[in-house]
Amino acid sequence: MDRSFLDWPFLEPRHKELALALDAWARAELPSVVDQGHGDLDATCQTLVRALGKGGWLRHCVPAAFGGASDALDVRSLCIIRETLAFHSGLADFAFAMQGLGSGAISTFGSEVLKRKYLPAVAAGEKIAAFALSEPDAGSDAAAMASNLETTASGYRLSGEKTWISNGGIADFYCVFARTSEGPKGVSAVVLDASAEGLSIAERIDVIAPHPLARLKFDNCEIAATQRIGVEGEGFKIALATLDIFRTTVGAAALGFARRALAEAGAHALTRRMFGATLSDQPIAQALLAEMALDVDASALLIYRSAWVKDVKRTRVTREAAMAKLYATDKAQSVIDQAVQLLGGLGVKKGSKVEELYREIRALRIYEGASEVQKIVIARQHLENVRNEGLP
Ligand code: COS
Repeated sequence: MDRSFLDWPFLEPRHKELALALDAWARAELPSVVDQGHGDLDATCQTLVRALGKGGWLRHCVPAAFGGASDALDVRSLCIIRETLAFHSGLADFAFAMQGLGSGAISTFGSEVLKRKYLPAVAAGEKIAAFALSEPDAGSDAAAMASNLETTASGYRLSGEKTWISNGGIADFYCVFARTSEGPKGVSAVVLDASAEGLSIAERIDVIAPHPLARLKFDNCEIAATQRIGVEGEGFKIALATLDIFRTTVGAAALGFARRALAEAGAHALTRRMFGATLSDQPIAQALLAEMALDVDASALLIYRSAWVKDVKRTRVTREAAMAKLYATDKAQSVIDQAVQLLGGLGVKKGSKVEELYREIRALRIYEGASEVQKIVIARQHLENVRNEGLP
């Protein structure tokens, strides 16, 4: 794997150390955890979360005061970790990412009580987290959600449905976004424990690259007022601000997949003989490898630019994150497709690494804001700049 990006000015020496240490850990630990899963997806994910906690990697998902690695979430570290894990195992990346996304709203907007109750256990890999935003009739248009939080004497009563919920069925708690009143300012965020009465798994959803995914049903779940995250009515902003942190990391996971595909394609090209030479000697294969390498580096630049702006400038990165996610996931899809093409039959053989990557990448262009949503976000920002600046 080309590690020259670790010396880019966006990153600090600690990021390089993190990448090298995690890579060594992943090579030593992941094969046994993933292979010994014997196809039991839930058990493998639970083992992965525990292993990532024991390894100290989940500390990067929460702030230092609650068992974390740095004062605020360091997006560059999250990206380095996702990229490295994705290079080795899509499921390990998934297990890591959902601990971060599932607890991110608590880390950034939660009360001391909530932070103390959930974050140390997330960092240790003792509690599994989940983020519950999408609904059957509110996906890209997340503000159209209908789940309801009725006010009670002691807090709220939750009813409705959420779908496409990663870790659905194995999570210990869900950060749920639902309506306390009508309109865009009527969404609030709460933490619902998996043991809550009235919460059920309505459906387990199978997808092409399997990971635990479910549709949840809430049937009058009682929630204490202390379980609310942030201010009532600011739930939609909390959701978007959480996505602002994690969207860049989705790009980083795609980058890890793309790097692996490029590495697999390069190794194959150097050894596969045809027409009296190796595949790597054929100009047509060189052109493909060159395009793939270019896409990988351009994605990395957008990802670490976005992560750097968030960490160092501490501003909103809605536009930068949208660009990073859109570009890196779309390009990773084409890099992996080109790797499949270079490997020929081996590329589509069930069980081969690039065949796995081909299935793993697809959902990343959909979840946490589909490519089309990222285009809306980028265009809006551009038009706003033009409006503010007037004619050139
Ligand atoms: N931090 C703080 N506030 C933010 C924010 C951020 N990062 N991003 C947006 N906001 C605020 C906005 O400023 C706005 O506040 P005001 O109304 O006070 O101005 C509010 O949140 C709503 O933002 P916006 O007007 O952009 O909301 P829209 O309903 O127009 O958003 C899109 C439309 C499509 C961008 C949004 O619905 C979206 O991101 N959808 C995809 C959802 C998604 O990712 N689903 C997958 C779930 S995880 S698998």
